[in-house]
This record gives sequence, C-alpha cells and structure tokens, in this order.
Amino acid sequence: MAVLPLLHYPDQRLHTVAKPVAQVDDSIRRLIGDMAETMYAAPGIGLAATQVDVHKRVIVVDVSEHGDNLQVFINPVLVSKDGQCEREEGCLSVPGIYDKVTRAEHIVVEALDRQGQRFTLAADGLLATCIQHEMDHLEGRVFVEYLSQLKQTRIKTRLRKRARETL
Ligand code: K1U
Ligand code: ZN
Repeated sequence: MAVLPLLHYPDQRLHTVAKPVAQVDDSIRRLIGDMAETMYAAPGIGLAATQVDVHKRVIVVDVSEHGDNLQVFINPVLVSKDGQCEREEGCLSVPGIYDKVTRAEHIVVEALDRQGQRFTLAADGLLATCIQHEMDHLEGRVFVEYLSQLKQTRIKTRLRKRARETL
C-alpha cells in the first residue's frame, strides 16, 4: 500500500465527475488500500478517489474514535435523505480551512463493498456528513462551494499564495 499525493483546491481536476466502477477487482482493492493509507496518514476521516486524481466512484470513511473502522463505498447512491444539520467541515484538499455546511441529517446510501456485494447503510451524525462530503467529491464538488463567493475567493487566494510559498 502507498500514501498517494492529494490534489489541492483550486486544482481543476477536483471538479471532474467520477465514473462508475465497472468491476470490483484487485486493481480497485489496491486503490482502496492506498486510499485508506492516504486518509489515515493525513490524518482524515474520509477520502474520495477524486482527491488522489483517480476519477472512479470510490470513497473510504472512518469516523471511529480509534481509526479502526474503515468503511468502503463503491458506486455509492443516496437513496434517501431527511432532516438538516449544520456541522463544521474540513477537507484534505483544502488544508487549514474549516467552515460550517448544512447537509441532510439522516441518509440511506446503497453501494458495493470490496467484494462487489451490494449493501445498504443508514447513517446519521458525523458519518452522514462525511459520506455526503465524499460523495460530493465524486460529483466534482468541493465543500467550499457551499460558502459565499467572498469566502471562496479568499480561500483560493490564500491557498494559491501558500502553494507559491512552498515551491
Ligand atoms: O474529504 C476529505 O478531504 C476528508 C475530510 C472529511 C470530512 C471532515 C469533516 C467533515 C466532513 C468531511 C477530512 O477528514 S478533514 C480532516 C478531519 O476532519 C479530521 C482530521 C483528524 C482527526 C479528525 C478529523
Ligand atoms: Zn474533502
């Protein structure tokens, strides 16, 4: 397994819409292993394949206290959502930026697991927020797009400046 380089906002590749996985094979399982290693190394509680410049519909999530409950979603589909909650979000592709986003409080998601088996999961709280955040990545959406234009412009300016300084 390997820690993969992350794309950083405002990289245009973060706006790519990911393609469905046609077959859950060893190359997808290798990608999942690398994504998990990348997420735990960051550290983070979720990661979408988009963030490592792989435009396939794969996300990994681990919101457990001790980082010992990896959840994998291949070709995830939101089958229902209910309620609203506002929660502070961060993003490994937008380092150092945290802000509140309103999302559905309860969701039901359908996906394939690492064996290609279909499963359905009901989620709420941080897990529901994190799954929605990661599914947004697969649509080419970054959480800062929920913020005001003024905040988005400031964030872009700050991250471009930081990228120049670290060259
Ligand atoms: O998609 C990502 O970039 C991962 C992101 C997931 C996320 C966090 C918060 C709300 C919604 C989605 C992160 O993991 S940011 C880092 C973070 O939240 C964290 C890092 C270390 C310990 C605990 C949390
Ligand atoms: Zn993110």
